[in-house]
Amino acid sequence: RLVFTDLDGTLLDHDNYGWKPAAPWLKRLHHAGVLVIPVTSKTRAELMPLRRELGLQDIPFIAENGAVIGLPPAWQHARLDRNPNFVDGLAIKTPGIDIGFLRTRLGVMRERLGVRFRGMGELGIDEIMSLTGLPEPQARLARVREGCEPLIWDDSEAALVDFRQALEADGLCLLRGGRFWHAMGQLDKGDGVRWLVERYQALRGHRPLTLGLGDGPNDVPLLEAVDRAVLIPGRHDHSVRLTNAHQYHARHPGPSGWAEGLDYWWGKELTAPAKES
Ligand code: 2M8
Ligand code: MG
Ligand code: MG
Repeated sequence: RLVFTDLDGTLLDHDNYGWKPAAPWLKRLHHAGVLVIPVTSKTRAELMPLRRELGLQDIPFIAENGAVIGLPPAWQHARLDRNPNFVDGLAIKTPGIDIGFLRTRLGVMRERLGVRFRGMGELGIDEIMSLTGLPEPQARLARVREGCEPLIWDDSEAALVDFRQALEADGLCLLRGGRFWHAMGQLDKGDGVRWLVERYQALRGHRPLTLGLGDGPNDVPLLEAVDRAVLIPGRHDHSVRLTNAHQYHARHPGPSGWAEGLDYWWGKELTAPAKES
């Protein structure tokens, strides 16, 4: 079994980024040998300390909405990983478009269409802190981007439609995150999930049973790529609709809804570890 989870607004609280209500289930999944794979808009740099704090350090991750995938040694494969890029023992895959090229294209399109937006690379640390509520060190790590640029849209809805079309004609795409829009190459969280499921199958010889959790429009492809979906109520008003056969809509937001979704799908199947005396 594998769990694929969004972080902000899902495993982590939208406002204070805590996960206390989910801690007992994280322990229970660890105990049962179920891997919890983060699938997030966050950067690889943000994920390094976070994975440690969450106890997910030997587990693969999908960062920047699928633009960056990290594989620990147990998930690497000599034949499948040709020309791997290793950082800290992790094989790093970057299936999308390089951030430098992406930012250049975004600048060109802004000029051409005469639209107004600000990319995260153009925001000061103070602005990122006040927009996200992240403390300074984390806000700095959010700026270390590799293949996906969060944007603040400062123009009309109509201009956004034109901008999106222009991006798509240029081989890019625009996704709706929690607070930001995200521009990147044409891929999404669902591509990352399917890629990791295939890798699991190649290594283990069988398909895993998968459960996914998410709260935002950019999580729909993730939720539609798994066997059991948990939709967490979002703090944003973007409507989210799923076509999954097996979907559960949590009543609580963030980590409480996360635990609720696990109770719903696997509460009876996965036993809780014995209480420590
Ligand atoms: C951004 O991502 C969130 C998640 O959906 C958003 O769009 O609101 C990213 O910049 C990410 O790197 C950062 O950690 C997060 C903080 O809220 O915001
Ligand atoms: Mg989210
Ligand atoms: Mg996210």
